[in-house]
Amino acid sequence: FLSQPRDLGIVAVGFSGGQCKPGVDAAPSALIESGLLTQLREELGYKLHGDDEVHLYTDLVPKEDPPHRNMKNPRAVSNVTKRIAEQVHSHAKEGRLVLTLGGDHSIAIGTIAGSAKAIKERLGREIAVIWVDAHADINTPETSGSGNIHGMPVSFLTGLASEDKEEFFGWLKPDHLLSVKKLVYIGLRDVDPGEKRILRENGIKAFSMHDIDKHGIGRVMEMALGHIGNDTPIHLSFDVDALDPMWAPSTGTPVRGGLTLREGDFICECVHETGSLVAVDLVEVNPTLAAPNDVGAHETVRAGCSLVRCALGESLL
Ligand code: 6HN
Ligand code: MN
Ligand code: MN
Ligand code: MN
Repeated sequence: FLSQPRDLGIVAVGFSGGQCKPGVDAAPSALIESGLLTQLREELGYKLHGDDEVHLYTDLVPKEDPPHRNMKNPRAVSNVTKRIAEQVHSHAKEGRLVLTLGGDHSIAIGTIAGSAKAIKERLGREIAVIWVDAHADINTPETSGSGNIHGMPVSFLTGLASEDKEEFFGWLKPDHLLSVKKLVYIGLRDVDPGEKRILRENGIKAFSMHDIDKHGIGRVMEMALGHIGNDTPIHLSFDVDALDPMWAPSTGTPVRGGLTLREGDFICECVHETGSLVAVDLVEVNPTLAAPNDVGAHETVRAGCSLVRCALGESLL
């Protein structure tokens, strides 16, 4: 039912309000300057659609944004993700594969809401999400220790957390949401106690680094895709901190003991091979979190580009 489109919608999101470290908003420009979009166009043959700008959404960030239910910058993140949802939705409605370059991981509230709604409208189908990350990002405002919304997107997207007020994610409607049954994690190794309880109580499928060591990444991908089922539209949300800091040091919340670059690329290749990919997010690249002249930022940007190219079919012979 889905032939992977050669039309690619690009959403470049220079937003960092889901966490406290500046610089993750500089990632889209760094990825684009390193040639990513040119490669997708010239080497992979995609037709790119987008407004050729990195969105900063400054008009959507209020001057005063005090915490609400322990969430930091709640109005800014809600406003910006609502706009992102509209951007992703409008590409996906046209049948385009959508690539979003973040930004911190709070932006997935927008990307996944937008693709869930568009795929429901266009194909009458529910999407599945493969969330590749060191973290589960499924804290509710109440279980979160940090108050950073980039640790909460999955709880809002699955309806485990919700709010009536428009300004605090009340714009999320049933069509934007994701079923906990259609969510699979890969790469987890730093999951908060409250998140572990949420994963257990909801029977959410998760492959930790332990599972990858035990079974190998090949078997883990078979199991992950088996859980989702054939012919299900897939949204891949890839947090670069899933990779070991050896490969991706320039990120806000690095955790040692992660995926090799090849394991990350392999995950992306397997998702591409399904032919069911509808959207990809690459998030949490922070080129400023490196010492001057350190190669770390450059290496992290390179790793991010590699992941995206693999998800979009670079490895096909
Ligand atoms: N990310 N679990 C921690 C928190 O603050 O809730 C870390 C979240 C990290 C989020 O990497 O996208
Ligand atoms: Mn994340
Ligand atoms: Mn993470
Ligand atoms: Mn932690």
